[in-house]
Amino acid sequence: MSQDPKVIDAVVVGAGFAGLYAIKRLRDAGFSVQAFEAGDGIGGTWYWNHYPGARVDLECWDYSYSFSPELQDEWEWSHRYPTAQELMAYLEHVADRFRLREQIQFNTRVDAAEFIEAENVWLVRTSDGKTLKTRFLVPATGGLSVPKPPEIPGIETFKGEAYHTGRWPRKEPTYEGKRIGVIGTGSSGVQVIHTLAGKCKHLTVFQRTAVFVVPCKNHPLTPEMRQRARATYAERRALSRITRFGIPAAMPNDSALDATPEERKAKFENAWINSQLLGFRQCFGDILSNTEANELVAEFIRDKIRETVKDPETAKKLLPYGFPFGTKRPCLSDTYYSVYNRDDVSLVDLKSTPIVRVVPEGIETTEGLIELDMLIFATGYDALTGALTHIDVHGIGGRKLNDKWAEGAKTYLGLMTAGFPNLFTVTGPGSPGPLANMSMSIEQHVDWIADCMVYLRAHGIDRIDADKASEEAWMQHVQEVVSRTLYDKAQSWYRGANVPGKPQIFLPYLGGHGNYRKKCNDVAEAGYEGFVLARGKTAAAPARGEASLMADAGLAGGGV
Ligand code: NA7
Repeated sequence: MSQDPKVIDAVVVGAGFAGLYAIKRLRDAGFSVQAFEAGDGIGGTWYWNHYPGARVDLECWDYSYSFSPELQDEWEWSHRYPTAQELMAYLEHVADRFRLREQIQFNTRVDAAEFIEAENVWLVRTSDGKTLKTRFLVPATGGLSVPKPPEIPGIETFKGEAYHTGRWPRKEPTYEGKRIGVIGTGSSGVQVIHTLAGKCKHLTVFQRTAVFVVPCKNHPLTPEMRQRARATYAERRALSRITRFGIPAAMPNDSALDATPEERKAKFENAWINSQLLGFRQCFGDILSNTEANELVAEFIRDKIRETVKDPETAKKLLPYGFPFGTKRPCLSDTYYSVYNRDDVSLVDLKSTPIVRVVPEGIETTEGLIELDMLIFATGYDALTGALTHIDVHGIGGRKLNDKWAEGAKTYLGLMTAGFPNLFTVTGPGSPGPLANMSMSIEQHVDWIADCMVYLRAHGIDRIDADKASEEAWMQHVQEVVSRTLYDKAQSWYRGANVPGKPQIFLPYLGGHGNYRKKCNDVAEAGYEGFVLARGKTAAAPARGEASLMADAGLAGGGV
């Protein structure tokens, strides 16, 4: 595409689910591609966070690529919910099968990128001290890739081993005979806790906020199960493309408040027994939009906790309050609550017993010193924006992305941010991202980006940028959809609440994967409505936007 052989068509950042597919798709479309990956292997988020018990919380049939029926047929998943190690093996297989490693430079971080207006290219600077020019920049950096350390004084003084779940060492540590402390009880903490309980001398859990944990009924897959799944892949994927969460799960419309207590109990018990991430949300249509309906689920799960945990004081500490069920991502585990019945597991409730500081021997709380040999920080990520804002990105007029996003990230459709032309964000803020099936969302975004680049090439267009007014309207729409749900009632990483000082704006688009996909397709079919397309340096008028965008603002129906 580029006339200048020294200018590459696309630089892809990252070699996880998104980066690999971007390399393949863009290369197949005839573009020259160079990818950079900070790690020394394939896998992205799964490469970094392969802590004990790390597993995906969607079923393997959904959390996998759909672009190649041959790949679907040949890959043998071992479990309903694959481990990080199995997902890495899968992604390595994908890289080898489609010869993607040729395009990847490992152990190399993209440190900076500057848009050179006179040439319509990005000048990219990498950690090996080199620079290169690219027409398009495609950060496929993932929403959960920059670990957030805990803000606890004295961490650097700890003399034992210390690890963050998001940067797990390649050489697996040993756990036997050790006193281990885990800080954080989100999805990562829960998985670490149920895996290490019983495998170390003593496990102490430091819990700031109790979470809702539902069973996942993970199990090995038999050849018959795999055969059945293969036979239905086509329909499963087709349905996933039009549903709210990007998985083949129908969402009902009826209210929990209209059902009898017996009907509700039957549905909730069924959701508990046949559990998966969306089980409870599939019981009734208003679980995520009506406080009273939501509280019925919350109390049902609290009862399960009271039944499971023998010590009433410990059970009480584990009861989640203060945010509606589902508005922080529920965790999946079949054994999480029962581990607290073990003598070698103890729970410190940080609300009543805060940490004072970390000391060389362990953690000092307001009730005294807890001696530890290993500290595990399961304290989450600078999610959704962190990976991009850690790159020094300068757009038109030298404007820094960090400055533009100082009050909160803004994008048009989660695909581009105005003033940063030819930079496509894969599953960026403002797209459904983590609130839909990520692998499905990634494919949808990469396909859209590749098709857009093909369109630009065919029409001799050098530059595409988001129209500012369209971006404003889209972000308003994102907020308007959230306001129809209970999601904004939680201090979650979806709105940056877990990172001190980060602007608090709900970033994932809740209008539903299917609706969103349709919106993106409609925009493309209308000649990239709401984007500004230009030849040379001369910007044409926006391909149109605001009026129809605002009219479209109702497209989401009920939020999720
Ligand atoms: P999460 O879900 O952000 O969980 C982080 C946990 O760490 C959560 O319990 C936090 O409590 C806790 N935390 C964070 N900072 C501190 C400090 N300073 N002290 C004590 N506790 C702290 O991250 P995960 O890695 O578990 O999961 C991320 C996503 O990966 C997940 O949603 C799935 O999509 C997969 P808080 O709730 O903030 O009070």
